[in-house]
Amino acid sequence: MSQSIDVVVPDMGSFAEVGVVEVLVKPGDRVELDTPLVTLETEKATMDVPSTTAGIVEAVHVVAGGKISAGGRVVTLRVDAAAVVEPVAAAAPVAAVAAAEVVSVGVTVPDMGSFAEVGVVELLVAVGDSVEIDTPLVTLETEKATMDVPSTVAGVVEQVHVSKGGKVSAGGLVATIRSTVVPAAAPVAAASVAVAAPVAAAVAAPVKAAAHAAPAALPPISESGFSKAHAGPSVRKLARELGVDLGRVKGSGPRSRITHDDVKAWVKQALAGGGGGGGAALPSVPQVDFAAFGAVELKPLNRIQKISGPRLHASWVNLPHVTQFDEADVTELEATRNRLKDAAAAKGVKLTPLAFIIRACVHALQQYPQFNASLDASGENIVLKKYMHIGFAADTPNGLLVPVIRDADKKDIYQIATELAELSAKARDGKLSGAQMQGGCFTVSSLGGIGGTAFTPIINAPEAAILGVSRTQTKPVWKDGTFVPRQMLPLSLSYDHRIIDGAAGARFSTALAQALANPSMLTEAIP
Ligand code: CAO
Repeated sequence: MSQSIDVVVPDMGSFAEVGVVEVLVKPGDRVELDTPLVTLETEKATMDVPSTTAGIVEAVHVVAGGKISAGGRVVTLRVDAAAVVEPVAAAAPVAAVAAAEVVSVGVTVPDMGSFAEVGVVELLVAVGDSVEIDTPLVTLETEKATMDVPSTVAGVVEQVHVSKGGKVSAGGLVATIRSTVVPAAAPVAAASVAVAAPVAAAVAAPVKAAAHAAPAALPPISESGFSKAHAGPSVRKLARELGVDLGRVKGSGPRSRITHDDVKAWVKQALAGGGGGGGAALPSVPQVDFAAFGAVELKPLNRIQKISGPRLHASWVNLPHVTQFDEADVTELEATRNRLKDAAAAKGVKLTPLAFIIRACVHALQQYPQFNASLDASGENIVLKKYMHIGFAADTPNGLLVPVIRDADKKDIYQIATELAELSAKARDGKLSGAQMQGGCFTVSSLGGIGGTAFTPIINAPEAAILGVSRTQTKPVWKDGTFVPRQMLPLSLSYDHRIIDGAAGARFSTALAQALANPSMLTEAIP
């Protein structure tokens, strides 16, 4: 025997009416318990209304673009009587879905199939951190795969219940999030609740994606873009399953909201090499079972690598790089630096070559403003910057960071050297703020303290150029009819060929070399 059950819109707190942004099912569809039926949107949150039972959709009572109030019917389901354990209670979890109040939500470890326990390899958040829906909280590792457990709600981390190196089991509490935003499909009957089911739903996808690997032709998911994308939980789940980076998908829904169809269309276009995926048509690297050739160890990328990797990749595939090599005669500069460095050290300033190099970059950027520029979003205009914030690559135990020296053109070598030391120390200690890494116009990557003769630095897009510096070497240089020993600094200037042509590249590196050969240009006081 079967019977019909209505799934209704829950009490939505202060919202009398909410918009229906997407209808996810149609009559005849088979749904399971928790299958999202429609996506609703208030000014504060988007939420999916999940099915309260398994069954067949008999009728859909809402349309995309329409409005609906609490108690309004969403769909009617035809269900087996045996499957309806408590028909009246069926509306309860739904009713709780949209309760917009401050709640503490526990995020738990999902069912992990055959694994009773898994290791915690990385904590990605700390108490006090703000998180969005889908912000990864911890990275877990089984023998077969690594997976992030994402937050199911937006809010602030109240407590982290696991520690790096520890073990967790399915159902174990990962973190408690203090949320003012409605948790999707999360029962909020009590002030503090664990939401195993939605987490399981959210996590099942990344596990699958990790185990089977996202389609090789799709670009990797950038977590920061993914978490900021304007999309509901079920769209996020679909995107995870398909390995789609939501940050790259253009939304066709209200206020550019990303719909299921947008995700599917993006995948089709990407796989067809249509360009929608930006680099999606790149040939893939062969998958190799390394363990077949000997012992291996799986080490997940750390957080900085996960962020910087996709950015470097995006720059490499999107910007036509040209690298101009040159050498600067820094014999006089080194003599000057050696003369000044002890007095500077007495004042607590370490006068390394990099401070002079940044000053020389200021001179060259002033002469060639197209190097202090970016293409705008349309790709049709060059944005010339009237400020000069210079970034420098810092090698830290956790990976590459690029702190930025603001208004480098208004600072002398002592101020630049002081900031270099302060920002490098902060970078190494993991204490750089986001603002200290933003707004850069041009980057210097100095490997001079380590070694090498030249390299091809990747532009810190959307900047137009980056200067790579290698180790100074004493070389025989032909001068006035004889070879003389000179200290030569190797320069590797990569630039975006869409903005800068080859002649300008050579002129810029020549100007740079001239400034470095004339220390009086670099040691002048800045008014
Ligand atoms: N030639 C020869 N020696 C050099 C040099 C050069 N071009 N540049 C620096 N040195 C020397 C310095 O004088 C210093 O020597 P002393 O200790 O004897 O005085 C030593 O190398 C180390 O310098 P430093 O590293 O303390 O200071 P710095 O200002 O040169 O660099 C920083 C600071 C943060 C840029 C550097 O520590 C760093 O992290 N470099 C790596 C950047 C990087 O990873 N780039 C690659 C990015 S792309 O993956």
